[in-house]
Amino acid sequence: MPCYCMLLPHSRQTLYLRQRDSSETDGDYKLLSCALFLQSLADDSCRSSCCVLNADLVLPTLNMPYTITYFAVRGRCGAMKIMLTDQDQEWKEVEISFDDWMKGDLKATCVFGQLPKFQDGDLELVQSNAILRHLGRNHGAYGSNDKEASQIDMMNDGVEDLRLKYVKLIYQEYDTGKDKYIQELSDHLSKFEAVLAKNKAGFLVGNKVSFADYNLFDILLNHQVLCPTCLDKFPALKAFSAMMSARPKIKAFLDSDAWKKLPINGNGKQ
Ligand code: GTB
Repeated sequence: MPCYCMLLPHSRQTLYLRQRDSSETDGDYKLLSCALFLQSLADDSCRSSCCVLNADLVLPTLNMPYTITYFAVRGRCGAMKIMLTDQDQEWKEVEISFDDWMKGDLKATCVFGQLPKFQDGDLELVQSNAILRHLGRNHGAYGSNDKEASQIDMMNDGVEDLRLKYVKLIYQEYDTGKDKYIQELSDHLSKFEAVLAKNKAGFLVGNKVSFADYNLFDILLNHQVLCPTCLDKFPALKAFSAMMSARPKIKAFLDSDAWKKLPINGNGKQ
């Protein structure tokens, strides 16, 4: 029997279209009706972003949530989890103990021998910033046009520069370098302050939240633990942090055990 899928890539919905089979439940049949209904309503731009595929190729990934494979820390997955939560997405977590990681089997399968690993159906990604960009594309959090997308890339690279300094402090220099790090932190934060102060919408770029905003928010959370007064001189950063924390899904997530149980870093320093 012919069987087809209609993929709505931006909403990650997959609707399948086929004739009803006597073994199918009412639920299956409703999906078919729903798909046909949506198809009849869809405007041209929606239809052009859909494709019809042989369902046998797609059904194995139907409704499969995203999967994050990582250590039991916030680390490089904090921003993506905050983003997924705010975008109302579910994900599956595979937590790896450092002992299991040291056995090397999983490491050997990761393109750069590191975690996190992220799966979206049959797409497997590593590199936390590539994962954030992928989610930005999937969920409309990559600006409103190409110019904004480029500016968001630029801001995210600025966040990555700060994260790299933070990771170096935590894993290599914590005991000897913390005071100097905190003294120099204002210089880096002042650059974000200047950008945010210019945008009345409160985001880094444009008038809607982007993956770079989630990434900045996450690294600011870490810094507020490292140095609780670090935002005091920066009203726009403080307002940004308060605005992101108050987004209802983020607020609930930051209050949840799933978030609170995880240490920020892998060596107990914070
Ligand atoms: N550029 C990469 C990215 O952005 O994803 C960097 C990824 C990275 O540094 N991954 C670290 C890793 O896989 C984990 S984050 N390290 C293992 C290895 O290289 O073999 C830092 C970290 C280290 C250790 C723990 N831990 O023990 O729980 C947690 C997090």
